[in-house]
Amino acid sequence: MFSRRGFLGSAALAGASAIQGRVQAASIPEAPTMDKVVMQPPLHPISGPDYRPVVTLNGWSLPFRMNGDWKEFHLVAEPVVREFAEGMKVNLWGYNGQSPGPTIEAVEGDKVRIFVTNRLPEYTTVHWHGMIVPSGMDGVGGLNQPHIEPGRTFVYEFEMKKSGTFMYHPHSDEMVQMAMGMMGMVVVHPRDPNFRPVDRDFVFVMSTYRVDPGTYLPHVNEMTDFNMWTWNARVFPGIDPLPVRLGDKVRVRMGNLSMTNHPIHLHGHSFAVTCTDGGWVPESAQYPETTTDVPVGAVRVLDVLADNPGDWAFHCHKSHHTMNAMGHDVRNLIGVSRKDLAKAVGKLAPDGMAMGSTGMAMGNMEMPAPDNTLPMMTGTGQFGPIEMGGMFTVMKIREDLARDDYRDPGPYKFPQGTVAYEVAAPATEPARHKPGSPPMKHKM
Ligand SMILES: [Cu+2]
Repeated sequence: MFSRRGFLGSAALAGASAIQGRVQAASIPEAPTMDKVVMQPPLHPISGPDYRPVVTLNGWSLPFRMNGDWKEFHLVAEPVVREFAEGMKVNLWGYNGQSPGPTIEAVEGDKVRIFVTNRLPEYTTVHWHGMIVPSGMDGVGGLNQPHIEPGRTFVYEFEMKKSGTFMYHPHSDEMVQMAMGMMGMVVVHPRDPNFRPVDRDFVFVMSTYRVDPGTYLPHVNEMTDFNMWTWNARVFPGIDPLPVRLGDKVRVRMGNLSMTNHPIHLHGHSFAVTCTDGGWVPESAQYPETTTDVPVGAVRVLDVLADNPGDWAFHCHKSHHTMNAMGHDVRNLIGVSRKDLAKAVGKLAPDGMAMGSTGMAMGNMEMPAPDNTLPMMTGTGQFGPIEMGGMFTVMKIREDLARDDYRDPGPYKFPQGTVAYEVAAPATEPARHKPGSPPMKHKM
């Protein structure tokens, strides 16, 4: 869970003098940190208006303290190690022990004071994407404020003017710092708890990395050729499932701080986009969807009534974004006999692997991999290999979940006779209708 740590080293104290006396160093709140990579329980409000807190996939919400009528948070920008999935750890930059940073939750009308301490080797800032803040709090280094030098602490103070879903990220050496994983989400709950309430509320941010197999550091100059497609810096099978009680109204808030768009698709349901980083979509402007594109630098929030029990895939529909790093460079050999090829390749590269002549299904294939990478297609379900990676997880809709229970309920128990099944058929070519011959007769 949370571990508290004193951060008030001499460097931080020196940095605190940059606050122009409005806040004294002694009154800087503790900076909680997180060492877990699984979804932490929702952080229920301890005072003020009630709201249903969000849960962050493979993440957490940042605890705050009240100081008079100010809600005070403390972010520490720092190097972190993030496990993308079991078997692969990456050196990133993030906040409070994790990348992405913790979700910041507040209520419409709240006055917030967000302390940012820089423990990176270079300067940084924080920009509050989508939020209506005074210009001097907007966080564009050089334009709105001086950059926050290493060891220094700055304070952002503003009112949460509107409810909705927003993001935070640096606006300081932005290409490098975002490519290193510096980002997080901000959820501002409506002051009126009856405004579009839901039973479950999930949030995640999408980011992409190029981390060559066997290495530990993203290529920060990469613009297009990414190989790790992540939700909250996790890839399938490392992304938390979304456990949902049958009949729940469910909200999923999705931010995109990667360098390409992601069409996100939910199986078994239709949903409506109810909110963007610009605000709430009026009901008259909503329409049913099963996939919604989340553009670069944008937030899309979907509301869905979970009325169909089962295990439902929830994923980016760009098929290359549901894959991991290793094995992308193989050639297309569909239809090519590989009898001799395999031998030839084997002589040249004993660890080499050619794409199969019937396709790429490799659920049952074992292949040697360097340390610290993940196979392109992986994961196992109750019926066999799932062959996914990257931006893929499962919404698990069950009848018997308790209200605040976000634990993985395990695989769905399909009712008898509801799973696609094989029929006994002769192993010959199926009977086919020949062009030009009389129409097929349908038996009634
Ligand atoms: Cu995608």
